[in-house]
Amino acid sequence: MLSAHAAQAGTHRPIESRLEMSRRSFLQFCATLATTLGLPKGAEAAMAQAMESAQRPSVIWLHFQECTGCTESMLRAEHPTLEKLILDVISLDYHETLFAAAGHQVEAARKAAMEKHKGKYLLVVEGAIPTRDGGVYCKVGNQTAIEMTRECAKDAAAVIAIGSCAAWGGMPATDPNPTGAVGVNKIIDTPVVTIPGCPPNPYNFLATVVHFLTFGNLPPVDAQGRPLFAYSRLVHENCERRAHYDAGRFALEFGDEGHRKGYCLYKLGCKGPETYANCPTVLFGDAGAGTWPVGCGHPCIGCTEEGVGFTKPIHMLSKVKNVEPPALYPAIGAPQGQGATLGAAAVLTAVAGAAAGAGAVLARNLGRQHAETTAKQPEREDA
Ligand code: FSX
Ligand code: SF4
Ligand code: F3S
Repeated sequence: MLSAHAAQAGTHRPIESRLEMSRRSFLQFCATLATTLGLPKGAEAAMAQAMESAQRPSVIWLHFQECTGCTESMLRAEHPTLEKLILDVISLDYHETLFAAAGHQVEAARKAAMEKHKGKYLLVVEGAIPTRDGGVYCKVGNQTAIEMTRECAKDAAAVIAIGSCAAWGGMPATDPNPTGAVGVNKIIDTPVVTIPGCPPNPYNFLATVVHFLTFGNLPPVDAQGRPLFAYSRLVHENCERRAHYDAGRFALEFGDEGHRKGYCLYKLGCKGPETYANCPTVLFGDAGAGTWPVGCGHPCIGCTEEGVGFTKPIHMLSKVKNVEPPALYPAIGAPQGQGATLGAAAVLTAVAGAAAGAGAVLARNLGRQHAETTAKQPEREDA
């Protein structure tokens, strides 16, 4: 029912032919995902094998109160590779935006997929769920979003809330929240893995799904259900403007000399110091260096952080976490074979299409980030 491409993806052609990429590029891609996940050496081979041979997990994807930016950023029409990868890795059996069919036909397809893959399918929810007045403000196929979420979650192997709307309510839950919008975890009792961001980074979604495909479970998460591989470090920790922050060089107005020189955006309200996300290291859009909010000259608004994004005024000064050094620093050297290698990190820059100079910075940052992550870490104050 999806596109011809998605239908073709179900055939048994070799994966490199399905993805229209060389085997080398496919293996580089697996190394990229393993690096993103912070997995030890050798994990890329297990991932490649799982993606080639495993039954693609059936995915039921629901849309509620949102702008469809999560799906749009995942598919990014200007760069088809990621779209192909995602549609090849999963079997998208229900997706209201991408379905060619409509009405009763798609609802029947959803129920058939849920029955066929009972207990094994992944449920992905995009958008917030309105709860006021019995949930009447969002209905699909004559079911409220509440009813549909509960029905689909009952027999799901795992539930992923993609985007900040589904994670905690996001933009639709902004005060005064006229529809009583909430995140998925307020509607169902089963654990929900959240991938916040408005929109979220598609690599974080894909890495989470491939982890499920390879290991049969979802990656470790923090107290808000966010995968630690993507949300355990503050934006501020990996920002390329951090040296300016530390030296006290700030942009004070958009377009002033400091802004033109790429100084720190803290005084314009950047929420990087209180927002956990890997935006500066993974970047967006496969367009090369600087393709993330701060890289483009706009303060981080904290879109991945409940209580910050869409809540704090954009120009309000950020609460700075980690001002004092943590009581326990990570070990300086991670034992060999325990962390992602710099080589693998460099592959990420190649796949992401980063420019050579910036790629070296990204590789260094990723290597440092993952080496630290694999070493003993101090407790996060809000974990
Ligand atoms: Fe939009 Fe998704 Fe924002 Fe929400 O992303 S990009 S409003 S998080 O649910 O479509
Ligand atoms: Fe980067 Fe913002 Fe931190 Fe400045 S305040 S270093 S711009 S994350
Ligand atoms: Fe969002 Fe800030 Fe990243 S606004 S996209 S968390 S840099």
